[in-house]
Amino acid sequence: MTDRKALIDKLKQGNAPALARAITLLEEGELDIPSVDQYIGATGKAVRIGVTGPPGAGKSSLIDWLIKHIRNSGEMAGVLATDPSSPFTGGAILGDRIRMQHHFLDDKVFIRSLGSRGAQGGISRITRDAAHLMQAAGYRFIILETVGVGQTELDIMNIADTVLVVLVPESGDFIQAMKAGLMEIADIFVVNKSDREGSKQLVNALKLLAETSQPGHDAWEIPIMLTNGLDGSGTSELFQTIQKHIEFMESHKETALFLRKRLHGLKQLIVEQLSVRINSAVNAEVPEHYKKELSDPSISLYSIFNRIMHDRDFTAQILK
Ligand SMILES: Nc1nc2c(ncn2[C@@H]2O[C@H](COP(=O)(O)OP(=O)(O)OP(=O)(O)O)[C@@H](O)[C@H]2O)c(=O)[nH]1
Ligand SMILES: [Mg+2]
Repeated sequence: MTDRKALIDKLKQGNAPALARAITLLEEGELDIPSVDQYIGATGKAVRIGVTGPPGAGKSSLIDWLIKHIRNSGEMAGVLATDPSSPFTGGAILGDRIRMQHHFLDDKVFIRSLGSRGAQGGISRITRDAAHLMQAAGYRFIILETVGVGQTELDIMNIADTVLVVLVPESGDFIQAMKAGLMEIADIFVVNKSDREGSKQLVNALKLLAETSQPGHDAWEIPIMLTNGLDGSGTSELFQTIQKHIEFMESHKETALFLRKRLHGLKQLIVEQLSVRINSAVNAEVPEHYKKELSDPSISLYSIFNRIMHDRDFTAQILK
């Protein structure tokens, strides 16, 4: 475990190769954050910005601009890009590198594409844990990019404090498929490709959608921003709006929205960690101890299950 401690100490000093190595260990299922939490200790504050939307909407291009604004504000920026459809390598990853190459030589910018090489809990867990390590390494802004709207992407967006849903005039099908789900995950709508025909109409349509389906009173009203990922227009306003959302969340810590995000994360952590322990308890306790019952077909699996649930050795393994 001392090598883990050394690695985390290095990473906490902002050492990028140590951070990269630790993230690789996460991907390989070789690093478990709860068990090294005491080495990580208190981390500085960080904001997780989720960026999602249909393929090719301009997410990476916008992130490139956001990095520029973050760096101008004097903070370090980190990006974690996930494309579950191509977990190891793939077009999107190469594309992301090219799109964000403006920051290639800036050692205060850390860009990483994530894949899952069999770690339990999959890519959303790796993303969450990698973001935590980046936070420990001093990154104040951590951007999470995902493509599409599957359960994995939603899980990743649930990790984020501020979620941008990037849409373009051609996103009709995407909006249809998401409907209420869009309102649920979005904190800010971004209509990108403002140079394209139909972008203003999309802004108006989204305004209508936001007005008719929002709860009102002191809830956050979803802003709709118009941007251009090629020349950057609208992106500094977008960065200001992100900062407004962060301030809103910080001043409404007791409201349902803030607590819902935190509670979601905590529930996920409990379920995920317990299922790892249950798995190892099942493997350690069940085969030997219940061999006799299992080989007797007249004993139902339900009755064996009920006995296991009252087996102190078994439950002790899970809770130890
Ligand atoms: N016309 C126009 N093209 C844009 C704009 N923003 C980005 N693009 C182009 O759209 C294409 C896709 O941009 P990306 O930034 O890679 O989009 P993405 O959403 O990250 O794509 P995936 O990660 O593959 O889903 C690229 O060719 C960009 O140059 C824009 O505002 N206007
Ligand atoms: Mg991209």
